[in-house]
Amino acid sequence: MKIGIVCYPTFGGSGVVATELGLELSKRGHEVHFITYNQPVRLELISNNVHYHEVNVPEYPLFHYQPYELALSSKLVDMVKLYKIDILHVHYAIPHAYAAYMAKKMLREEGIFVPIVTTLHGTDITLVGNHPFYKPAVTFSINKSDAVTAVSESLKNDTLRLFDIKRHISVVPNFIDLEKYGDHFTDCQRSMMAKPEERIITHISNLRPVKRVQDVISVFYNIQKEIPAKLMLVGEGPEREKVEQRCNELGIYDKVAFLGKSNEIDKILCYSDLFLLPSEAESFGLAALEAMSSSVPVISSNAGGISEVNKQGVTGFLSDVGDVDDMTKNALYILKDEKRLETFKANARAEAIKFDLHAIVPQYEAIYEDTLTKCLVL
Ligand code: GMT
Repeated sequence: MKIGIVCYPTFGGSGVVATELGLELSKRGHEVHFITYNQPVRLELISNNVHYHEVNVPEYPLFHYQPYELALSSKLVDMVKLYKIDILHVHYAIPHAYAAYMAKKMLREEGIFVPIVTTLHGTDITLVGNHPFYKPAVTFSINKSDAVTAVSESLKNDTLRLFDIKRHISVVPNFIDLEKYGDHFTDCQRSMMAKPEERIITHISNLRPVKRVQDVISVFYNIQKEIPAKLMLVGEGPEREKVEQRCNELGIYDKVAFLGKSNEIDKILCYSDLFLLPSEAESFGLAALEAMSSSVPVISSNAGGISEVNKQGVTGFLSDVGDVDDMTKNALYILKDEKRLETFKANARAEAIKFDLHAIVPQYEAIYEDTLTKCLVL
């Protein structure tokens, strides 16, 4: 199949999932075309089967806002025609599903038919899409897609609750390349980051308010009062300055490493003992799955779809949003006992195996085939 993938190319989870999906589809013999405004961050390899087409939005002084969705829909029309793309898979409803629908309509005028698969990732539904400004466009785009998927049962239910949806929504969970996050490192170089007796706690996110990074700091502050520990904070975002300031005020700045945006998540997780994800909202929690794949137990909130990934008392623990005392108690329960920590680590890895990309990517292939067949019949 020739598959066009539209996504946000940045460090966000939806872009990561879309990129890893495209790369795996290409390995499975499909021709994949990424169509977006920058080369996706995890798209390191462009091969015969993987193409990247940049969407340019020409600056024009008359426009107060440069019209990205217009540029994207025009680019989609051109790319579908040039490469004879069979199907478009758009990740994140706004504005991708909307732009794809416009492209589909333009192509129809020329006798070309291209179906659209839309994958909902979370913030496009729960935070942004639900805003009254966007709601009609998001509802329309979902209902006009030829197939719709959501990354968790929780997100599917939220979508059905918040929007007037006439389409069936299939749940296809996020997935992980277990070879990448395995035990392939002979030496994690842990000694570069912490002393042998220190536990390493890690948080990875785009440091937006929804991630509740201040809770990460509170939990870590409580942990290091009881046992020697270091905190790895990975990612960049609007909360960073405030978080640095708080670490200073609490006198723990020297115990916190701000590692910024990183393409070496696997290496960081390799030497981590515990992962913190206290988010306010999370449709799935790809970062938690990445941690678990590296045998790192997770202390998280119970928001959204996290419980579909992090299993209470097995791979870690879940608490109510903001309950930093419960999170601290659970973290110390795991960290204080070497044998218990080893059990949680093994459980985390075992649970992550259920999300192996070899099991999940065929589900997307089946949806593409089914959509193409159904649309050709119509
Ligand atoms: O959570 C983010 O900061 C980024 C956001 C995105 O759209 O890139 O992540 C969402 O999609 C991920 C991949 O499907 C999910 O793992 C995240 O849980 C989801 N984030 C939220 O729902 C807040």
